[in-house]
Amino acid sequence: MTVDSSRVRLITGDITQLAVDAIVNAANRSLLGGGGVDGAIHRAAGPALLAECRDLGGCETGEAKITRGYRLPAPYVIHTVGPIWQGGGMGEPALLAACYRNSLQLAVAYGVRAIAFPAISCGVYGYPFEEAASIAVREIERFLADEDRIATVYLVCFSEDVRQAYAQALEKP
Ligand code: AR6
Repeated sequence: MTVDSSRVRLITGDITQLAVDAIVNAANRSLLGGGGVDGAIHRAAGPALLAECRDLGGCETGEAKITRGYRLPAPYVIHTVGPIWQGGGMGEPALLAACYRNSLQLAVAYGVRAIAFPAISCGVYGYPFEEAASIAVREIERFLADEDRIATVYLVCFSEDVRQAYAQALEKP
């Protein structure tokens, strides 16, 4: 199983500015907005995003739901709910892995070819960067190995620590 490394790319910056087909939101179970990347996405997309989210009835941890992007350059937002880090013994790794898989599956269903992920759970939810990065990279590479309809996955780093954790995870064989 090898994935052309150019299909998984690290970029530093604000995910709301990216003109990809879909950006992923690290949301909470209400899907009604919050701080961090969620707040930034809602601010940039405008109030119509919240209106569409109200009709979704929330989202379970590890699951994903899709909306339009409204004022964002990206036509779609995939909202997923990462686990809150509680020490690692509460199913957090499997739930975080499910966020990546379910988001990618939804992307394929909507014809998304370029998708950008923030570091799900690595902010307010407290997931250790290195562990989260290795799960993200593993799940994305596994998915891409069997699915060529997704051309490029961008891993968006908002801090140097997160960037280093991803770089390390991408180097591992
Ligand atoms: N672009 C890219 N990455 C960002 C941006 C941005 N504009 N802003 C923050 N990040 P967090 P979580 C990074 O806290 O840990 C919200 O209140 C940030 O530096 O946004 O999954 C939700 O409503 C970090 O690396 O998400 C939930 O209640 C990563 O995005 C809760 O936070 C994720 O940090 C979810 O917590």
